Amino acid sequence: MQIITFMNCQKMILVTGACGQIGTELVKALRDKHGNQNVIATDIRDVTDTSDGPYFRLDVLDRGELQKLVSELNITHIYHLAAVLSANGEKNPIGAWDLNMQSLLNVLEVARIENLQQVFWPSSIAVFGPESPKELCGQYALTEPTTVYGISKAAGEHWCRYYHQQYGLDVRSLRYPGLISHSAQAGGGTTDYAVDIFHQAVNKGSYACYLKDDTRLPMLYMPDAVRATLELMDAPAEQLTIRSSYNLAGISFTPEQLAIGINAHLPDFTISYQPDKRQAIADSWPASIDDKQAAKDWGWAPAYDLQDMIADMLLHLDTHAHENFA
Ligand code: AKB
Repeated sequence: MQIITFMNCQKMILVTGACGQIGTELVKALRDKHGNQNVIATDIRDVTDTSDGPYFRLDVLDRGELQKLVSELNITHIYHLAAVLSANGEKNPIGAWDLNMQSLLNVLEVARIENLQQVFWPSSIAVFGPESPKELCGQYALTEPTTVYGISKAAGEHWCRYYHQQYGLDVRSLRYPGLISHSAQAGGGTTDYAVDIFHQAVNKGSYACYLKDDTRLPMLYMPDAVRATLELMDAPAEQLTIRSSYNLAGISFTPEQLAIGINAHLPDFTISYQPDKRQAIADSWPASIDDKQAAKDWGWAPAYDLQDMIADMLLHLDTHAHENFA
């Protein structure tokens, strides 16, 4: 592995899973904030274009490699995003557990040993299960997940709190809802339809949805998700009362409501419904989330409602389409 040395900076940030849906956008935002050279993107893929900033191929299951990179690059902060999501996790439960849990333990251990300043790790609304309240599911509601992804996120939350309590590690976490973005595809989750639908609407004019028309789920537009992450990480430690993971809410809607909203911009767009195995996962999750603890502790408030999000997604996808044909 080629190591370059970065000098004289307060924060040196390493992001795992940097090529994924959140990573793609979070790395950009972190680089805008902290400078391109101070944010090290890593992922399991080989990436050749490093014009935007440093990139290393890293298998985060290899703790030795992770520790070497952290130590040699003087890393102070890790954003650990690499994970298998809910739908893909059910195809290979043991593999998903191994990746999601062992990678988190590797990051927490390296952060403890190397005395890192902060760690960010995303949890998910998938920690909730059929026994949790459907509406305005609270911060301390019962977490009895039915997916291996949800089980790994629930266990991960306990580990984060443990490392904070036992070792004083400043690890912070958000329970992301389904995330919607125009610049990166979702990857193997149950909420992916809310991203796919836009691409199909723009490119094909129709979409076959794998969830039923009335399946209401909590979602969040990526600019809000990125801002929430940066705001949580900037919040004074003494204001944080949750060291497992904060509930985070944005917009709750059904596939039918989303399709109607898209129709207002693309009148010829049509949707059909062909529920598959992902329906059971969606049915096990809350329809809406109560995030008042995040609002109270660090001032969280989402900016995008359903109409704003749809308009912004279509504007960007239209621009991408024109760029591609230019
Ligand atoms: C998924 O659908 O698995 C994710 C999530 C809600 O965490 N988007």
